[in-house]
Amino acid sequence: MALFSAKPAFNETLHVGRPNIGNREEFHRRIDGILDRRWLTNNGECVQELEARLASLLGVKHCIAMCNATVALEITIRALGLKGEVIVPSFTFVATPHSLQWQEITPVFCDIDPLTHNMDPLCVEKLLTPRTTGIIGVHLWGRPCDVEALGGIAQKHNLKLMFDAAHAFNCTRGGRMVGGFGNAEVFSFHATKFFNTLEGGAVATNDDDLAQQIRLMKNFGFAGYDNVVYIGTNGKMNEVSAAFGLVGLENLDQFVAVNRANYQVYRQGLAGVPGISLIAYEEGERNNYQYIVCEVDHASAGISRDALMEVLHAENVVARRYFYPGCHRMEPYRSYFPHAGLLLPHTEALTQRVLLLPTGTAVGPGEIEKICRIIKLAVEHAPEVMRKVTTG
Ligand code: T4K
Repeated sequence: MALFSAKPAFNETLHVGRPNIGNREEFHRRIDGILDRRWLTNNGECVQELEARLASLLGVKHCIAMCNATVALEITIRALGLKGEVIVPSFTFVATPHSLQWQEITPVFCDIDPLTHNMDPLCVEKLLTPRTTGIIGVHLWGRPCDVEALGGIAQKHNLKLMFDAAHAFNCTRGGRMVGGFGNAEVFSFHATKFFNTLEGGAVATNDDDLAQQIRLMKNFGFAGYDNVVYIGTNGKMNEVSAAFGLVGLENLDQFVAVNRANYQVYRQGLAGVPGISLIAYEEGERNNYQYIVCEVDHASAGISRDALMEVLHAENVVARRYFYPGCHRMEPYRSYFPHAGLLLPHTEALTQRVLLLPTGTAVGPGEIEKICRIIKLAVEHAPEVMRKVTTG
């Protein structure tokens, strides 16, 4: 093992989140079209085509392309009129609570179900106050939240319900595509997502008025030349991003097939390794398999998640501790709510267990088998690894 000064298993670094890239010739052809038209942004032809294709794929009335998911979240939150307090999980990328705090809305952190890693509806109910105006569920790793239970709570208490669906593009719950749940759902098409537009995102909704308002807000509030009717910002997607997305859509099934095959290789390679498990994806549903989420149980594996990460990093495998240490332990939240962790026992435990492993079209089965062998070896030699990691 490289941790003990051997040569690293990989000469080139393997990353979580290497972008999938569609057909290059097709992308070049589309770029030529953009240059010929001299229309580079502001609701161009490619953006309109992408929005139509996405709405049809997701089965929603409206899909609004955006410059990224963070701005899309901010705009959707504002368009829904959220204020006061909004309930969100802490076990998510920090963009979820930031999109609230950015507009001085208080994110109230909710614990998760340790099996699904998603917001626990029972915990949501306990956090409701007269200041609560909404709930933002996060479909973590692409596995949809309990949308029915959350929908019930929202309806009962007259709250808005939206979803951070950054991970859940091309996923279903009960056979229904993510995109149509709640008042609105927000996708990320960042470079590291299995379907990307370089930077980008989108809001999906079936609400005509909300869609109209979001369209105004993402374009400074312009309702025509010289006519501003609303406070807005700049959330527009540019034409090159949209073109990249249109090409990626043609290759979507191939990306999913590669992710799925990679996931199976990991499953086989790690089967029976004590204390090491991968989260499961429901076979009856559509999944994108874009995250290989490994849980390390220190007691049974003999090594900690952090020790395993050090082992892998030494081999040039940049495994990632998403979403350590939990948003409630990041600023400004840890200063605002220093005791939040007391209400988040499952989040606190999970942030010590989870490690993400490389997948996507940049990684092949041979490399994955090698990663699995390294993990196995690390667990077999747990005492030596722990000694090395703790004493150096
Ligand atoms: N909500 C949730 C639940 C999210 O997960 C995210 C984003 C958002 C909202 C907000 O979406 P956006 O506003 O970004 O559209 C990355 C991504 O930057 C972030 O988009 C993503 N979630 C998060 C889970 O992962 P970092 O800080 O880990 O990124 P970074 O730069 O370390 O990249 C990850 C790995 O990918 C690196 O090891 C190298 C590799 N990589 C990255 C890029 C950009 C490449 O190989 N090529 C590349 O071009 O956050």
